[in-house]
Amino acid sequence: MIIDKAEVIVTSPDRNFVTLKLTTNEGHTGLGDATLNGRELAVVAYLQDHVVPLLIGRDAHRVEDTWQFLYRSAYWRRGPVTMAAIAAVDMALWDIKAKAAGMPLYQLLGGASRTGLLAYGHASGKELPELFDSVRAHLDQGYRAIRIQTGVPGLKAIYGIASQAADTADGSIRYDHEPARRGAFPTEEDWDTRSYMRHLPGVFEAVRNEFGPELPLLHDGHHRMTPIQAARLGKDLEPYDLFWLEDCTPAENQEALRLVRQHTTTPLAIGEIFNTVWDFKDLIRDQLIDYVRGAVTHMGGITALKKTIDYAAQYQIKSGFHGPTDISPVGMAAQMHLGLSIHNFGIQEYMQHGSKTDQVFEQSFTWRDGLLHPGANPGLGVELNIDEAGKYPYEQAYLPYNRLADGTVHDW
Ligand code: GCO
Ligand code: MG
Repeated sequence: MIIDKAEVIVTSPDRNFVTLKLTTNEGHTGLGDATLNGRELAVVAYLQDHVVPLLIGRDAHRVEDTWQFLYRSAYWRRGPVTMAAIAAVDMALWDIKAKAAGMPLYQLLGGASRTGLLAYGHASGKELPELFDSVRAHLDQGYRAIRIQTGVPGLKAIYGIASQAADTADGSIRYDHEPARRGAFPTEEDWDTRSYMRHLPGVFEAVRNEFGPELPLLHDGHHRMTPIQAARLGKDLEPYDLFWLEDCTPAENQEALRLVRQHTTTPLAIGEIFNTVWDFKDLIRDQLIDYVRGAVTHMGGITALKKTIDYAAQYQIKSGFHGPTDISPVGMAAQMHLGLSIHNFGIQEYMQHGSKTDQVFEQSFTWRDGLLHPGANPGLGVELNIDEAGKYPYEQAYLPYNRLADGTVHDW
């Protein structure tokens, strides 16, 4: 089974997506997600100029060998652009292999370890009433775990807050947390860690009072605190029994988590911007985190994320794969197959794509009673409708950035 065609498809239904499509001489096709929010075209160039020419003529069955070849022969290792490109090839090859075997991919990864994947949705509101409505709307949609993000008094624009009303005119689901804005320059948001830390515990207290002790609640700190601030927030949130506190520090400095860990029993999740097992190694080995937030799309594909999560299993650390809308339906499907098969599955982030995206990417997954399942179609279970994709050309979009009150740029 030889790869004889490799195409890079850029499409922007609701938002930008980069997809690699491989075709073999036997007519099997495979899809891989290479979307890197705000830096999409860098991955397109990496794939088109440096990877596609190397793929033509290769044995499509050699998934591991192709991964090692692309990783090691580049010499320049790691980094989001390189690893998103390798991820796309890896996913597409697994898709092809599973289609050739006539099985949904999870069967090749060891078979199902559970009936479905617990998924969390994203409730948000500037003020409590709006936040409560959003929690209720998510409960109505069947979510059994919910992330809570809230406005902070004195701050105008803040990460994770829905910017529009819940339903769009055409009935499609909107991307209410999609932070990347179309346009030629990133938008500016404001930030004040002390105000945020003063405000957040009261919000969780109110949510617990309203919705009771059972509902698993999550929160994303989005890399903004120093280690000692994060330690303090983790302690302050302990009474509200969070499922996890995510990205409490930037964590390029892995020692930061050691300090946080010494002070709080609030479970910690990190890694949506990590690219390889090396970013996780110390955090896993020293048991400084509880959940691995890597995404197949940014961690070099199924091959690499499986190795990372299997390593984490030895330390009772579970998966919490990154699943915002900037992970395409192809990337989401790949991590659903992985999540279904591993033993140490924790939770899957699930934001829901818009209706245009769902027309471009025809998907087999199901979402029932708060559980995701990748479906029974052979391969990943996603096909790309090229005519639909062609309707939506790339549009420049950037993630925002933060400034403090005195004008200093801060982690976003
Ligand atoms: C999450 C993430 C996202 C990121 C986004 C950036 O937990 O889902 O933090 O909201 O901000 O993926 O592209
Ligand atoms: Mg996050």
